[in-house]
Amino acid sequence: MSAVQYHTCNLCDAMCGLAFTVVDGAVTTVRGDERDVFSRGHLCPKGPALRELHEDPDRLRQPLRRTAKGWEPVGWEEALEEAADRLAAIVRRDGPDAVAAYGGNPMANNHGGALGWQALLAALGTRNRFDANSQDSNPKIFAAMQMYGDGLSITVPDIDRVGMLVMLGANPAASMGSTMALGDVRTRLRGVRERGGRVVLFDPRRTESAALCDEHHFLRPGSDAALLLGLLCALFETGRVDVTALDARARGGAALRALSARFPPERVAACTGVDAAVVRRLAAELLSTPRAVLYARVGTCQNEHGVLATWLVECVNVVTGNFDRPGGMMFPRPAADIGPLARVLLGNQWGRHRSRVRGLPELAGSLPSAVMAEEMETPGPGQVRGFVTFAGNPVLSTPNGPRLARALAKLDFMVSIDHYLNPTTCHAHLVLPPVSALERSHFALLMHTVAVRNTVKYSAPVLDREPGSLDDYEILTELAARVAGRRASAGFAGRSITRGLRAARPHPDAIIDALLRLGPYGDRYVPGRDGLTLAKVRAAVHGIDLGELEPAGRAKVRTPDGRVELMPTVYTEAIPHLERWIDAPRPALVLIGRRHLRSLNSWMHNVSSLVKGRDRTALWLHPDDALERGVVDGDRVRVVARAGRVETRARVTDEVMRGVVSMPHGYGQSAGDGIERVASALGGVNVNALTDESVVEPILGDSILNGVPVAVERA
Ligand SMILES: Nc1nc2c(c(=O)[nH]1)N[C@H]1C(S)=C(S)[C@@H](COP(=O)(O)OP(=O)(O)OC[C@H]3O[C@@H](n4cnc5c(=O)[nH]c(N)nc54)[C@H](O)[C@@H]3O)O[C@H]1N2
Ligand SMILES: Nc1nc2c(c(=O)[nH]1)N[C@H]1C(S)=C(S)[C@@H](COP(=O)(O)OP(=O)(O)OC[C@H]3O[C@@H](n4cnc5c(=O)[nH]c(N)nc54)[C@H](O)[C@@H]3O)O[C@H]1N2
Ligand code: SF4
Ligand SMILES: [Mo]
Repeated sequence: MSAVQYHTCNLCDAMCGLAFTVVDGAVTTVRGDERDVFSRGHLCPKGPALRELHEDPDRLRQPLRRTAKGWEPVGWEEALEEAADRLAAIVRRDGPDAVAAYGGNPMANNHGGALGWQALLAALGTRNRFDANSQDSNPKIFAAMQMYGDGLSITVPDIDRVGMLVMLGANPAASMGSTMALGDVRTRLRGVRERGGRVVLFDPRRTESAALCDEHHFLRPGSDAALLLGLLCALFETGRVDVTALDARARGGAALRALSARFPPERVAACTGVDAAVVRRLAAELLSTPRAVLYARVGTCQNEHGVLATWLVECVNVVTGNFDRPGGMMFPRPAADIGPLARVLLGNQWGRHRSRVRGLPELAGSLPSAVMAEEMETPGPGQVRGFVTFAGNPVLSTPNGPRLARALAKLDFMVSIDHYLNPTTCHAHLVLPPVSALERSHFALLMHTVAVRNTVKYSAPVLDREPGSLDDYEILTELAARVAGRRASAGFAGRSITRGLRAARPHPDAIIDALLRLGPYGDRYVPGRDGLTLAKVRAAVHGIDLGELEPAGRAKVRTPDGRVELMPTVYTEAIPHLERWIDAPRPALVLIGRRHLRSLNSWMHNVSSLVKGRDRTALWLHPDDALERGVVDGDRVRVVARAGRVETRARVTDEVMRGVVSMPHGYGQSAGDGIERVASALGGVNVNALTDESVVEPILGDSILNGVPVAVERA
């Protein structure tokens, strides 16, 4: 029996439509779906690897328990009971905050997992919640909250209509776009240029994306905020900013102008490494080019001034008038709108509580990951003694991962919901593996909120599940029901509560159906009214096109008077810190990260077809920096930072700017138990042994992953 199953790739934001040929219950071929309304046939090498991930013999297929003699398989019922017993026991003994929970990046593309995770967090009741956002998008979420009144009012470039695109700290040619779900980056960037538009990039590395741009400028790590203040100053100094239109649209224009006037491009040039003339020319071009936007991503977020920089990017787009209008930065209108749900579950606030030891603030319910280890190590009431991880690998993804690993080894109990034993999950007492991505339905609940075009698609599972297996939603809600029952009452009463909660839980697809029907294109449950339902969406296997982005107005700018807030005090109060940094002496070498098209964070390194070829883990450094240290290409080098040191191989290249070294994250798998056999054989080291958990971004406490001072010497 051969059949073609259409699905959507869940690996990154690009939402590529894939066509799987399935013969006798096994995938034989994977190709891009040309009829997919969003991706139009595009795919990258990782998409077809979904099949290898599914077939990977190292992928766990049943729960494991750690014993003195090593890992042993255990039945689902026993595993879930034990996990619930031990988590509930810690909560009863030490209070809910004594169990911490970390949910990782793949959750963002797993609607059942994301919904189930919320259920488990609610059952645990802990305020020690962590996720990848403090390594990633917090600055963007915070800017949306502060300026537009809602953390989910995320702006994306209307890329198919922009006339000029200035990118900072993004490498879409490798990442395939982030908080800019677009699919087929190359065609879309080329499209800008073919329409006569221009693409400009600021990045400390001349990346794959630089090759797709008209201009690339080296920018010193961490200096985006300074550059942007200079750019704003230059914009206002042209005298061509439409001040009347700005005041109608936003509050604080005059104050922003006064602030930026203190940072002319000439003043910040020494710290950014960008010539003032370039900044002044770009300012003029941004105002003379119709539909000119700034787009920034993780390179701009993950540094000491990333929160300020991200705010200033939004400011520039509002000041130039390229905000919430075609060809500018716009707000998608997803068919299943999670906005109302998120406002209830996560809230639109920050700083409602703080971490116990260092006092860092929560944002939308989560604390900065940089405090995880200290919360586990520091004795006293509220000390974390239990830990749950779901789809995450914080030992490889958060600053000073080795310290976290040491803290994990001393916990009373840890349980991980994951497909693999990795350097994080190997510390768990129980590992609970869900079915593979091909064995579950897919709906890109989050990605449509950052997509450059409004579309909707639902994918049924490609393959039947193994009998007796559970998906993430089932594991998480089972655990939630059992923990909630035990917390409510011991014995029979508790078990009744568990049974009641289990019976009441909706199927995640039913939640999608409700969101679709209540959403902006939905039938709102009115019989006969022509609108979207899950059944309709499901019948359109290539997806449904809902049209280009449209101005959102007050649906997305949710401030009291509908105007954008340009000058929230939380930002302006942090300016003195930035100012001191601008004038301070620079470290000789700073570290930045590096993503590669064939790799995905920490967890695709076990797929042979993706990791073959040249070593991608080397430390890149500039020829002049190499010469000064007597390092030649291929040498073993020692990289030393405050938090730790690693040894790796050097690659000497002028693709990185002087004073900057680059290493990818997500390697160092052999620090685990070697269960991911291909990944462990790869070598590579954990770059987050160098990043520092003790120094964080000053407003939100976000991790500083780029611009970390290091020394490099021959090993
Ligand atoms: N193939 C692949 N795709 C991915 C991922 C992956 O690991 N592999 N990860 C996914 C995830 S989780 C995310 S969040 C996205 C990220 O998506 P992007 O943000 O597009 O990805 P990066 O490649 O990290 O791009 C960041 C760029 O910022 C530069 N940079 C570093 N420091 C600074 C700085 O201080 N200022 C400026 N202006 N630039 C700086 C880096 O050199 C790098 O080129 O990618 C997603 N897609
Ligand atoms: N130095 C440095 N550090 C970084 C970054 C950087 O640029 N530089 N980038 C940061 C960013 S942007 C991010 S998003 C984080 C990512 O970091 P994390 O979110 O902590 O981890 P990942 O590396 O994405 O690992 C995901 C884990 O989830 C598992 N998994 C995959 N799919 C599923 C699933 O469907 N269900 C379950 N239960 N498990 C699944 C995988 O096996 C893997 O173990 O890393 C951050 N860390
Ligand atoms: S670009 Fe992203 S969504 Fe598309 S195939 Fe590659 S990993 Fe999957
Ligand atoms: Mo990320």
